[in-house]
Amino acid sequence: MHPPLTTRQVAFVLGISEASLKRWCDRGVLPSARTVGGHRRLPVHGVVEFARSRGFPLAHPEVLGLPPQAGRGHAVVDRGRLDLRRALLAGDEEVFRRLAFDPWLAGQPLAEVLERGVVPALDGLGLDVLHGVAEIYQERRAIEICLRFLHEVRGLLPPPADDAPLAIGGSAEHDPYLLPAAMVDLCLREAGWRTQALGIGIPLSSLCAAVEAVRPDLFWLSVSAAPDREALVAGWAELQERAVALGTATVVGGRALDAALRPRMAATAMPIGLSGLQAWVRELGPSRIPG
Ligand code: B12
Repeated sequence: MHPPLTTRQVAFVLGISEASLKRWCDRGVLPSARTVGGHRRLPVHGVVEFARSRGFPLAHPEVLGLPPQAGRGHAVVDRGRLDLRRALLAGDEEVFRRLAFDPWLAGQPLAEVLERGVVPALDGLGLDVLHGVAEIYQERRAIEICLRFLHEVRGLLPPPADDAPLAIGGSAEHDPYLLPAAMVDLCLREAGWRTQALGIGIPLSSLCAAVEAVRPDLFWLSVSAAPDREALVAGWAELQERAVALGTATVVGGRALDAALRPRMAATAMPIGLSGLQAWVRELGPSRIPG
C-alpha cells in the first residue's frame, strides 16, 4: 500500500499548479481526503486512475515509484512488443517496466497490455529457448520480471469495495505455470472484484475444499498443463457440481484447454482469454452472478 500524497507532490507528478490541483480535488475530479489538521491527501491509485481514464500524461511518474518517462511511450501495445521481448531476453527490467506501463498508463485495459504485449513476448522467448538461441535462465528471469510487474500493478489498482463480488482460483496439480494464474487474478481485480489467488499446483480436491470454506461468487481454474486429462476432468466435475450446489459460478481457461478438453470441462463460462474474462465479469455486474 502506497502512503497517500500531499497536494504539492501530486501537482508535481501531474505537472500542474498546486492551486489547480486543489480546485480539481474540491470538484471531485481527483479523489482526496482531509487529515485531522485539514490538509488534503490523495491516494496513489486515485492519481493513477485519473491519469489512465483521461489520458493525462504524468510529468513525474517516478514520484509514484513508476519508471521515469512512463506513460509517454507507445500507447498501442503492439508497437512495443518486439522491444518487450528484447527487454525480457536481456533481463532489462527497467526497460520492460516502462514498455509495459506505457500503454497501461495511457488507459489500455490490463488484459490488452498483457495479451497483446507481454504474453506474445513470452511466446517469442519460449521459441527462442526451443530453438536454442536463449538459455533457460533467461526464460526464468523473464518470468520473475513479469511477476514483479504484475505485483506492482496490483499495488496501483484501487482497492475493491468491501461488498464487491469475490473470486478465488488457481491451477490444479501438475500445473506449474505461475503467470496465467497471477494474470487472471489481477484482471478480475482490475474489473473491481475482490480476489483471493490460491496459488498453483493444488489438488482439485483441495480447491474444492476452498470453494466450500470460502463460498466465493466465482471460482476460476487456469489450465496451462494437463498431463493427466482423465484426473483433471474427473476432479473438475466434482468441483463444478459442488460449486453449482453452493451457488458459485465457475470459469476455466488456459492454453491446455484444447478442442478435445474444452467440451469435457463444464463451467458457467469459458471466456476466450483475459479480455473475454474481463468483458464477461463486467457484463455480469455485481448483482447478476449466475449460480
Ligand atoms: C515459462 C514457461 C515454462 C516454465 C513456467 C515457469 C513458471 N513457474 O511459471 C516451466 C519451466 C514450468 C515450463 C515447463 C515446460 N514447458 Co513451458 N513455457 C513457458 C513459456 C515460455 C511461457 C509460459 C507463460 O507463462 N506464458 C504466459 C501466459 C500468461 O500465457 P498463456 O499460458 O498463453 O495464458 C493465456 C491464456 O491461456 C489465458 N488463460 C490462462 N489461464 C486462464 C484462465 C482463465 C479462467 C481464462 C479465462 C484465461 C486463461 O490467458 C493468458 C493470457 O492470454 C511458454 C511459451 C508460451 N508460448 O507461452 C512455454 C511453453 C508453454 N512450454 C512448453 C513446453 C514444451 C514445456 C515443457 C514440456 C518443457 C520440457 N521439455 O520440460 C515443460 C512442461 C511443464 C509441465 N509440467 O507441463 C511449450 C508448450 C508446447 C505445447 N504446445 O504444449 C511452450 C509453448 C514453449 C514452446 N514454444 O515450445 N515452461
